[in-house]
Amino acid sequence: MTDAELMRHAIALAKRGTGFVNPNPLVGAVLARDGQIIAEGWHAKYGDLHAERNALKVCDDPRGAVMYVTLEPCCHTGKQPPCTDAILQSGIRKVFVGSDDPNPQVAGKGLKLLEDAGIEVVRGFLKDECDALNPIFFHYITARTPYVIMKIAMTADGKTATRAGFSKWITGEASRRHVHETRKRCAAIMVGIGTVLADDPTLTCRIENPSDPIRIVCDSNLQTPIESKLVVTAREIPTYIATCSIDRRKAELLESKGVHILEIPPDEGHVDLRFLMRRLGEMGIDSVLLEGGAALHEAALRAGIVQHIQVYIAPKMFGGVSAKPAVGGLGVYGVEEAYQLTSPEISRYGDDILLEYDVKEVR
Ligand code: AOF
Ligand code: ZN
Repeated sequence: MTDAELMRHAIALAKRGTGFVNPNPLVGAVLARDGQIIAEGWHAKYGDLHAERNALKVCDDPRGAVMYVTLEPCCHTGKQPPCTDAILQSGIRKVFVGSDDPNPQVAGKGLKLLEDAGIEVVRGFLKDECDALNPIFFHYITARTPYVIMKIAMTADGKTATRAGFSKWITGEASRRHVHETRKRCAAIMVGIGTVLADDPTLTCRIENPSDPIRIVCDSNLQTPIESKLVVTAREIPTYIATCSIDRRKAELLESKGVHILEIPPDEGHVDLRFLMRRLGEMGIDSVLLEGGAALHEAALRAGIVQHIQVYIAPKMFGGVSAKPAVGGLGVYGVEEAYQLTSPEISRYGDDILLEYDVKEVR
């Protein structure tokens, strides 16, 4: 196998950790001799062994071998000891590294340590492909707020429901399956109270080997119904209501059902989303999938908390001025005030199109 093939194998291994390592990165490692794989490992669970040590653990004789690892090996002690120690002790001769680790405790020091010890290090090998594994980690480790993905499923004319409010289903099965894969990647799903009242969603991850994100409702006035599916299942899947209401009686009623209340100060009468993101960051939540509704989407864009947007477009049109648009609120006034999106990507799921963008940061 070529060096690129071996690194791509490490990338595939890294993905096996999806949904189970947050807020850590996805990392894969391959050990090879003469282009043949002799051991492999990946970071499988938060707090457990790192990819490099998992690969070394199953390797009989790593001396003189080459390692392909998707992320710069760590050189600090966190929940696990430094991977650089394990690499040095193993007698590995050469390491191909994909991404740099922006964790301030590592950030170049891991690579330097290996080089200083006389190991041949190839930096930035298939960097873009390795970087694509960890947009969440790269954002969270430096910003300390979650990476927010806004997900929209709409018709070709930008509607998310008919004029009568019907929305099941707009996109096809392949798209909806992909949404569940994104749910698995994220530590939390967040919706607005309007979506809870209209759809009574469960917000679970329904694919094989699932990992359920925690659920967050932005509910400024504490209107979440006690009999809603989210509340009824709150003891099974952690459920948070972010509110600026001071109705302690309602709050206690929800708490008695297992719901956690997050008291968040208001911003123009609604939950201050920037404050909420800082709070979630402190709780170790590295990613949030924002799944509606239109009002919350607009507020999130306005608050500048969104990093990435996914728009699924179904080959249908609903029409109607009163039919819900994907993004509501007041909206911008002048064209120059538009929220700017970058790095457009297109893919297809069945007959639907998925558009993805990063949101340009404004300061
Ligand atoms: C690696 N290989 O597989 C991972 C790394 O608390 P700990 O000990 O698990 O450390 C977490 C940090 O280690 C994390 O923030 C990131 O910088 C790095 N993750 N490093 O060499 C791995 N998962
Ligand atoms: Zn490590």
